[in-house]
Amino acid sequence: MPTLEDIRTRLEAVNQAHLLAFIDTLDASPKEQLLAQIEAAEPETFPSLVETYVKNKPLADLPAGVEPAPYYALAGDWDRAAARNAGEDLLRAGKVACFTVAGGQGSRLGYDGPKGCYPATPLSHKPLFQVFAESIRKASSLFGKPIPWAIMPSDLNHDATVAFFAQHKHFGLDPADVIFFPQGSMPAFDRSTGNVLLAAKDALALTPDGHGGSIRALHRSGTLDALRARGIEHLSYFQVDNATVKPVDPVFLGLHVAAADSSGEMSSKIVAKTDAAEKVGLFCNIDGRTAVVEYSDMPVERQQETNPDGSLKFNGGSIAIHAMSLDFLSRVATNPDYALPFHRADKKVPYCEPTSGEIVQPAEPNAVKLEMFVFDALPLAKRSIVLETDRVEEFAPIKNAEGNDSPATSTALQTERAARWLEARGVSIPRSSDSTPACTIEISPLTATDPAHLEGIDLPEEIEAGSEVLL
Ligand code: UD2
Repeated sequence: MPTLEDIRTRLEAVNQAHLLAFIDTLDASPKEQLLAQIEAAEPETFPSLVETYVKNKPLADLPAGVEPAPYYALAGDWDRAAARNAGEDLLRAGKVACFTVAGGQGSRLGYDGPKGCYPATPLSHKPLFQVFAESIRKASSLFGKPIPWAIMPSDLNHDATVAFFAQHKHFGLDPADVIFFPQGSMPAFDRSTGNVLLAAKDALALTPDGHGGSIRALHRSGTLDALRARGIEHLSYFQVDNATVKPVDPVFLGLHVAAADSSGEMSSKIVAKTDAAEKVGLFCNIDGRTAVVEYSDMPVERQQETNPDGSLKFNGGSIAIHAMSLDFLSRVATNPDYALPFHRADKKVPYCEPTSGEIVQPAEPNAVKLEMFVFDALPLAKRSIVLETDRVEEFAPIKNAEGNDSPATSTALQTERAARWLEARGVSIPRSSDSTPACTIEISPLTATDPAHLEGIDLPEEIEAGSEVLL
């Protein structure tokens, strides 16, 4: 632990000595806490962060040569069976772990708790974490190997997340296979001066460092080493908000490791966008590298460009699902040449005024928050493949309280997917005039995570309109 004098000298060198304004008034323990926070925030990095992101705002100008990224199309002529075999081999060899980023605050949903605890399924109202846990259990029993699951909450929801799993006996998973590790944080900077803000006399104003922070957090927490020691070579990455994600997808994992044009370092899934204005990241090819351009960074006119047949040119929408090798993640986490950039967000951050000690609640955005995005690692991979998938099969996110990507749209998609799976097995499904199912269906991941798993299961011949069916 560095001494007060050491920290003071280092802060003075970067013009941030105001962080010690109250140090002489603090008791031993808060004093230590503050010094530890300052040390962890790496004061030596402040000047370049302020110069790059606070005094200036990096331009999100697209290079002239940006094109849509090529992808393995849903109905494309490629060897799906070979990919599935390669993925199944990987799973039978026990080389895959799942990884969920769960550090977000879920403020748009207005839910007071970790988003993974949100009741997501149409009938039994299983929380998102349970849905993922049961899918992982199913895959683990199919392939005969434990599939460890790393989960990254942030300081804001870590304890509540861990307690939720304990309370629910880890949803039937072996607790040794569920690894929690905390997300890192970044200091918030005063927007006009570049001074790091104090949240209190004894604390920095810290905010989660974005899902891209997961890569350094995997490394710093020792999780990469722990997984490697268990023989894991690849992670299946997904967000906490997607109720129909396939946490373990042999076809995707197989393409990632075995496709001739894949480096096996980092791969992604897309869905076709609903329309030009859909708010998803766009898969692009920039100077021969795969990259995601966030919708807010892509000019509207470019998002509206069409192909000669009228289809959208930039049609590949990110559903934030990736496969990543541990070797690649280690390289990104430790090699400064592979450091991810930050994205700036101007926010209202309450702060402790360093002369008076008063807590100020700003009425306007006063601070710069810095976040990393995991997809910024894609161009760092030697080559990176993209797989198109079907929205109904794999993308039913819960982000907003109402409207798009809400609990209502997610449960409707979950029922539609279940209806399709049953129809594929010959079950007659009542449908309304707009062709949506006129019933509610939920299929537990323990029953099936793929329509093929419904084979041999006693199914009704038809489902009555208005009924609720839980399988
Ligand atoms: C994300 C993508 C968007 C699109 C969409 C698909 C970004 C910037 N945008 O939008 O392009 O693909 O997803 O669903 O990613 N999280 C953390 N720590 C943090 C911040 C977020 O763990 O500091 C997690 C969060 O818990 C969630 C995920 O990252 O699982 C996505 O976060 P979001 O809600 O900020 O991203 P969103 O929905 O705006």
